[in-house]
Amino acid sequence: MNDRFASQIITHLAHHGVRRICLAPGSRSSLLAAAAAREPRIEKFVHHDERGVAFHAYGYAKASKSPVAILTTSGSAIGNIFPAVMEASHDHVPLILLTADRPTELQDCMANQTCDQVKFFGSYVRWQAEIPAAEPQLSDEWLGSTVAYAVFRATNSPAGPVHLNCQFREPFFSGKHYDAPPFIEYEPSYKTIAKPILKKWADKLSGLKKGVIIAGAMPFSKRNSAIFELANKLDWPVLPDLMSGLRSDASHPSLIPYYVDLLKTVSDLDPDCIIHLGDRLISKPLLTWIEKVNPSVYLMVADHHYRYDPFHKLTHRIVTDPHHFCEELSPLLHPGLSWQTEWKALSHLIEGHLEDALSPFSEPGLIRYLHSHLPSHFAIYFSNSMPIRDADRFFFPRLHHGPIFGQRGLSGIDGNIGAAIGLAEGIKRPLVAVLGDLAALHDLNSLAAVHKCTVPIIFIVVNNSGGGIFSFLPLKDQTDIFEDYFATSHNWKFAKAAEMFNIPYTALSSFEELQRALREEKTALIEFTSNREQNVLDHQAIDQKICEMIEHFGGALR
Ligand SMILES: Cc1ncc(C[n+]2csc(CCOP(=O)(O)OP(=O)(O)O)c2C)c(N)n1
Repeated sequence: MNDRFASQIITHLAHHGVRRICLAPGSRSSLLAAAAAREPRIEKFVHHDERGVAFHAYGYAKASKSPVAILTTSGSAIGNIFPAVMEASHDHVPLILLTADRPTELQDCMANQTCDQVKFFGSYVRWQAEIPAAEPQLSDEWLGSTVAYAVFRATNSPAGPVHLNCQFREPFFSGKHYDAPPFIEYEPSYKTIAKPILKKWADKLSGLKKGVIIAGAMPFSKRNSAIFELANKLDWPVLPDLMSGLRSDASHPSLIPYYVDLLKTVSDLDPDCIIHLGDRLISKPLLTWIEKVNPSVYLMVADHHYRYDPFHKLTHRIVTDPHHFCEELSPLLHPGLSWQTEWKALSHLIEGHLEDALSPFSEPGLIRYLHSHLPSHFAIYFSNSMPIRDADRFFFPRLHHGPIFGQRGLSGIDGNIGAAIGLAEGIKRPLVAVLGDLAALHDLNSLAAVHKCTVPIIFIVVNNSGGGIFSFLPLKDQTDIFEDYFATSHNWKFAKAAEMFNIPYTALSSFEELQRALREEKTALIEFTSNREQNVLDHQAIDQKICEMIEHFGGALR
C-alpha cells in the first residue's frame, strides 16, 4: 500500500507536467524518492541541504516556467525549505511540496523526528492537503484527483507553492511497482476582459497626453511586442524594470532605458496616467516618484488578484495577463501625440554621459562592463542588495537576448547560489551570477551542487567585506555600532571555498580576465574585491555628474 501511494503520487505528478523533482535524502521520504528515481519522465536533483534544494527548485521552475516538486523527509528538514517557499509564493513560482510525515499514531507523543507539519506553510501556499498513511479505503481516484488539483493550483494564476503532507507508516518497501491511470485533466485558461470595459479604457486613455507605462516584474514572454504596440499607439514612454523581460528588446524606440537617473534628476515629469503592467519594481527612485506624483488614473494590470499597491494610490485594477490586455486594447485606441519624445531625449542624454560618469573598475563599472560584454546567449542573475540595484540602473545591453533574473519576491540574500544554479539548469543556457559577498556566504553550501549543473555558471562575487548597501543609509553615521551590527564586516576571501568545491577561481585584477572567462564559458568563481566607502563615493560621483549634465543640457530638450 505504501509503495502504491508513493508510486501513484509520482506518476500523477509526471502525468500533470512535473518534469523535475528536487530532494534531499531521508528515510520517511524514501518511498517517494524511490518512486521518483524510477520515473523516467522526471529529472532528479539531489543535494544534501534542503534549503539549497528548495531554492534550486524555485530557480528551475521560474526559468523553465513549469512546476517543480520538492521532496523532504520529516522534522526540521521541512523548515529548511521555508525561505524558498516564501520567495516562490511572492514571486508566483509553481512548486509542489511533498513532505514526508509520521502517521497519526506517532504524532504529538515525542516520536523521533516528528513535529506538527499540518498547514506548516500557512498562507505561503496556494493549497494544502494531508495525504494520510495508505489504507484500502483511500481510493486511487481520490489520490489522483488530489495530485491533479495540487498541480492545477500551483500552476494556475495566482501560481505558487502547494503542500502535500504525506504520512507513511512502516514498513516501507514491498518492492512492487504500481501504475496509476490519469484521472482528471485541467485545461489551461486565463481571464479575458469584456469588450465594453476595453472600450471604456480605450476612450479614457486616448484622451490623456501625459501617460507612462511602467513594466514591472513579468515572466519572460514572446509577446512583448503587444506592450510596445500599445506604447506606440498612445505615444507614451515605457519604463522597463530589470525584471520586466523587456530589456531583451532594448532597442525598441518607446523604451526609456535610463529612467532611474532621469527620475532622480528631472523634477517636473508629473503624469496624468500610469499604467503599471506586471508586478514589483526594484528602483527606489521610481517608487519614490510613484509615491509623489498624483495621476488622475493609475491602473495596474497583472494576472493575479493580489494587492500590489504599497502607496495605496491605485485608482483601477484589472486582473488579466498584461500582454493580453495590451493586445486587446491597442486596436481600439486612436493614435495619440504625447510626451514620449521628451523622455527619450532625456534618457539618451543620460546614456551619452554615463560612461564618463562611471569609474571603470568599480561596482557600477563591473555592471556596465557586463552590459557591454555579456555574450548574447548568456542568461544573467543578480543577487539582491547592490548588484540588482546597480543592474536596474546601468544594465541595459542592446545585444543581449538572454533572460535577466533576480529574486525579488521577498528580496532575500538567502539561497541566491542555489537559485542561480536552478535558473541556469531551467533555462539551459550559460549563466553569469553576480553576487554580493554576504549573499555568497549565506548560501556557500549550494556551491557543492554546481557540478550537477549541465551548463556553465560564472559566479562573480563582489566582495566589499560586508553589506555594502548599508553604507548608503543614514545608519552609517552610527559609527560606534555600524561595522559590527550592520555592515557585518569580515576578511573572508573566496579562494578556499572555490578550492573546496573544486571550482576554478580568479581574483579579478582587470576586466580582461572577466572577458576571458566569458569567452571560455566554463564554470568558475571570480572574486571582484571592492571597498564599501569607495563604492559610496563612486555612486555619488555618478549622481553628481548626471545632475550637472541634466541641469546644463536638459532644459533645451523640453
Ligand atoms: C535573508 C536575508 N537576510 C537579511 C537581509 C537584509 N539585507 C539586505 S541587503 C543585505 C546586505 C547584503 O550584502 P551583500 O550580499 O554583500 O551585498 P552588498 O550590500 O555588499 O551589495 C542584508 C543583510 C535580506 N535581504 N535577506
